[in-house]
Amino acid sequence: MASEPALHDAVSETAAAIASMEIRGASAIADAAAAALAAQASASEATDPESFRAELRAACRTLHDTRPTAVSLPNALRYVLQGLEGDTVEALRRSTLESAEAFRANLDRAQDRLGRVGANRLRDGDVVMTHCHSTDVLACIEAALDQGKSLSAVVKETRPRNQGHLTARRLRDLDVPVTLIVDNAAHRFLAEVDHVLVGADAVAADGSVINKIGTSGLAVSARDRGVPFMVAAQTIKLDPATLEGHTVPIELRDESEVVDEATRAGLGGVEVANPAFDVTPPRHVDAIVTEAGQFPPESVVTLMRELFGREVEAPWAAEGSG
Ligand code: RUB
Repeated sequence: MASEPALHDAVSETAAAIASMEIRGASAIADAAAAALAAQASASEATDPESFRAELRAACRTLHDTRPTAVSLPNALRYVLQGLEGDTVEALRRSTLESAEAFRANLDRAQDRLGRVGANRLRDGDVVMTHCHSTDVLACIEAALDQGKSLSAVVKETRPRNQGHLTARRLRDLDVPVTLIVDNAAHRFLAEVDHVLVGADAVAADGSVINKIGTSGLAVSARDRGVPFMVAAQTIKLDPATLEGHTVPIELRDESEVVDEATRAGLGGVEVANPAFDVTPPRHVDAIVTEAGQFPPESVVTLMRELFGREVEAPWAAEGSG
């Protein structure tokens, strides 16, 4: 079997940071992956075009195998690889750098645009509830503040990793009054909330939203309380493989995130489960807000076809792997 091409440190370091969640959240993961491919291209010592391409495919595989749920990661890798053009190493290097840079610039632009769309749904004085830490959600809140609206937030802590703390700190820095709550208090606090805002790691063709574990229960509670449930998701969160009947894999993480070692020992022979994401069916979602406008979840499939066609290939597969 042929050995894997040499990878630049930036690729292995980025892959390790994504796997350990030092880099986390679907947008940040996609951005870091594109930057790592650019670093690989810059530093490549390949002497022929095929070796250069093989290196980049290997870098993609390493990055791809870090976390399975956020579809922004394969969408980023596909975007950069599809931008490769040229018959020489130099031309390929240049096109990789341009493609990675274009992807990252689009990501920023898309988030700004999405933020303005999401902000239009919010009214002055609204109380919003958040789950996890989503930069797409924060873009909506920031844009609403820029529009001169005043908002306050009820922030779910989001066990087991407490990403809610990141959201609380960011909102505090924006001078948004924050009440941090334990996840179990969500239903009670929804009585005082005008809007639930969550992000997405993937959106399926039927409009189902895959996001941090606890999102689906929150959506059921919001429906029960009559609170609108909005998903902020750039179009790189749309999963084209779901057009072809695939489902989104749900990452199962280590039990050590749920219980510490001593507690675990005391619990003895019980199973500890730690799924990182769940699936919220479209019937519990009021709107999916993207940079291309807001959509009822059931019509997101049209946007997905328009943007991705039937493009679900993995162009990073090793040569000869089929
Ligand atoms: C993060 C998470 C976020 C989405 C969207 O999970 O579920 O809601 O990734 O984030 P984790 P963004 O912390 O396990 O990565 O809007 O920033 O892309």
